[in-house]
Amino acid sequence: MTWSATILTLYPEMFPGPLGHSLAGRALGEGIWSLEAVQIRDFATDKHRSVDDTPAGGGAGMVMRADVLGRAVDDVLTRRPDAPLLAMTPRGRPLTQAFVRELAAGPGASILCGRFEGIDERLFEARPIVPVSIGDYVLSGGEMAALTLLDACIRLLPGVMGAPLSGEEESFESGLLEYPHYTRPQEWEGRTVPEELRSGNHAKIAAWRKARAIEDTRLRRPDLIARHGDARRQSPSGAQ
Ligand code: 6GU
Repeated sequence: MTWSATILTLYPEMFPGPLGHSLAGRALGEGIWSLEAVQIRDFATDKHRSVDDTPAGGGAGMVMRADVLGRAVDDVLTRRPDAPLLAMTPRGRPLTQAFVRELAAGPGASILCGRFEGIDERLFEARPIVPVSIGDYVLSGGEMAALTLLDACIRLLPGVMGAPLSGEEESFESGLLEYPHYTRPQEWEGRTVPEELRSGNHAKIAAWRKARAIEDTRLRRPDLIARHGDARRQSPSGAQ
């Protein structure tokens, strides 16, 4: 079955954008996933086709109208009742590899892309929408965030990646950063590929990679070490 994405946006021409290239682009051509970009403005009803208005209470910028978005969302919920409806917003819940795996295992996703200062909060109260953020920084709109989420899902679809990594090996699947990589030449600018990786001893290689994954995670992402430790303490096997 085709994994289907429906995007609600004021900029449908931004899709598939980079996802029309490389791995995702080939998979799109092969029908492994499909994309529909819907123009939110088509659900505006006034003669100026307005989708936003000034913020209640005052302040900078404009807010996307609940009435216009409500009609756009109802259209996608009717046509794609099976797919979860997400809204890209820096106020959303943080995107994780676990959530990406859940989405990739489903039938697809409908994604509302916010623009301007935000979306009228009543939309989230009145419709089953999951707000999602891709990190602690502010983008000018949800479109780049939606492309990021889609890329993370698409690479997990069956037939997209040549040799899929096992769950344990990949970054974040184990709760750690992935180990560092090396290739030829064996010496470059006086630096050699670590001896362990040239040993041909698979147990030694695995042990070195595990140690480096832990060491690098400790240095770069101490927040992950804290969570990894908690998860291991919760299950006797140490698996997550
Ligand atoms: Cl999902 N949208 C916007 N506009 N900014 C973001 C974001 C999303 N995630 C992080 N920053």
